[in-house]
Amino acid sequence: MAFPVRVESPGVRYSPEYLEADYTYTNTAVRRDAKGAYIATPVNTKYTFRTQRKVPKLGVMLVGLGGNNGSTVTAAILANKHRLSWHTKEGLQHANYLGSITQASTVCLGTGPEGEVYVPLKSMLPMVDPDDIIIDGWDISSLNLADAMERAQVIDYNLQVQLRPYLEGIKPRPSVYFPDFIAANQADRADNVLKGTKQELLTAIRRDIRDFKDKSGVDKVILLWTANTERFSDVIFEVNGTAENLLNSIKNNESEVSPSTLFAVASILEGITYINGSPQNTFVPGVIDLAQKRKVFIAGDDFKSGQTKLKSVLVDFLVSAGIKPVSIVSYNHLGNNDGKNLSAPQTFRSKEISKSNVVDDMVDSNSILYPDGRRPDHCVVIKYVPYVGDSKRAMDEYTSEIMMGGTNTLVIHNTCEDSLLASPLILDLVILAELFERVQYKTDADDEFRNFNVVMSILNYLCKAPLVPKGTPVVNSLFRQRSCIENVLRACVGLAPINHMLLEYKHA
Ligand code: NAI
Ligand code: DG6
Repeated sequence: MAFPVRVESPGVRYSPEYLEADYTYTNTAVRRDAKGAYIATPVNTKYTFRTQRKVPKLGVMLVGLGGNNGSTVTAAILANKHRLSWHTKEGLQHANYLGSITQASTVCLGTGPEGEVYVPLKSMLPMVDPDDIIIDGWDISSLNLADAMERAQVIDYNLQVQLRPYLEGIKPRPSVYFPDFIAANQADRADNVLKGTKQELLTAIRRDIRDFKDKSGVDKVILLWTANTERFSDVIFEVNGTAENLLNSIKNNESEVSPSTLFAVASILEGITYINGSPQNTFVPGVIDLAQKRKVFIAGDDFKSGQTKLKSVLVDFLVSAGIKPVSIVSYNHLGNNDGKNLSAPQTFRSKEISKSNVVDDMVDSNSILYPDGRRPDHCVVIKYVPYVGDSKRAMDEYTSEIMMGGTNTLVIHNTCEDSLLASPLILDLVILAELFERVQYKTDADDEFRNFNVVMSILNYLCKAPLVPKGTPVVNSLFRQRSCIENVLRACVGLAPINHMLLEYKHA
């Protein structure tokens, strides 16, 4: 059982509606003097954070509901909600949410008489319980979710049998299918397709969102794309460079508006947070502009689930240890429908871009190792091997220069079900996005409380290619990203960041 955290401090106020916390954000401003020396000055900014305490009933609409991730996350929610257990060859297995930071990780709250006290991350602030999430969504494939789960070959058979009655009544809504944006090999599953102009399709998606909200009785909806990886859209100012141009392009049935961009626009026009779990550039400038104008949150891109997650730990470790990675080669093969779709060059290219930029910030942070800014060689290979199904194999070789001309080579082999890594991320994304919709802040310079930036970069921990507000540094390092989540949660309850100094134990 997760007991909630309650903070006792003069700067923290609980009312039935809100939790308000005064907080001093300490930063360091740096400049260089005429001789080139770095001049660092501490800067304190006073914040007040205000969090709505009532947790809404949350509905999540997945684009790609009938895919491996869509069917697996739905199955996992229902298995947990109904406390299902099943026999495997290893013994009795119970439903759980391993792999979710909100559900299965802890944070250090502080120190007690017996040392450090760890609490579940979800007990820091009131958050949606994943068991209570209502799922709906779209797919270009008409299979009901029980059959989709069977097709995915992810969930153990004995659990599939128990879940079938809950899942067979869930049928994805027909979706938008523009064959040019995904691999041609997806055509044979596209039997559940909306017809019409782009403007009519936009209206249909918006109608679906309202229909779901009305019929399910949820208080709030979040949309998340976990459909096929699309090719990148061309970014052309007249087509998608501003909100106005993009809306006009939709009216004019412009070919370069992708299905995912249509979903994002529909979501924003309905005032609903949109999250992109795939690598394509759904968030063309016109979408970001529209989100800013309508004050609707967006987040993405591409779930950071396995190989890339480890990469963003390993390269951070190497570079911060003063070891110089010079070559990173990442192979993977998988046999699920995602792998099949990525076997086309244009969709592979989207994934290649997303997987490749992940080391940039760490490399750029160390000018001792990389004085000329030349980055390590970085190669990403993905192959479709149907036999292995959802059990993705990832092999990585990291070669680094060490002291006095030495070479350090690390080789990693990772085998695991891709969708069982991605599903908990989907839950974290929607749970944290919902929470941060309820958080507002003001500084001394503000008269009124305001929301965080519409580009919800606090979710970057969960994303391979983090979308950030213009001018914001991109952080890929996994532990820096996690610290951000942990410390923003602490700020919201008026607690100082975790600094790992443990000074209280260092007294003589
Ligand atoms: P999947 O191929 O099993 O599922 C995608 C589903 O989307 C399919 O059922 C397909 O019919 C449907 N679809 C395609 N276009 C659609 C459209 N326009 N509207 C509605 N539905 C549409 O793939 P999977 O494994 O579930 O992955 C989903 C996405 O998540 C992919 O883009 C993948 O690259 C991305 N991803 C997956 C990760 C993982 O670990 N499984 C990690 C990172 C990203
Ligand atoms: C093969 O790379 C398929 C992809 O969809 C990945 O499995 C997915 O993006 C997860 O990637 P990673 O690098 O986070 O394990």
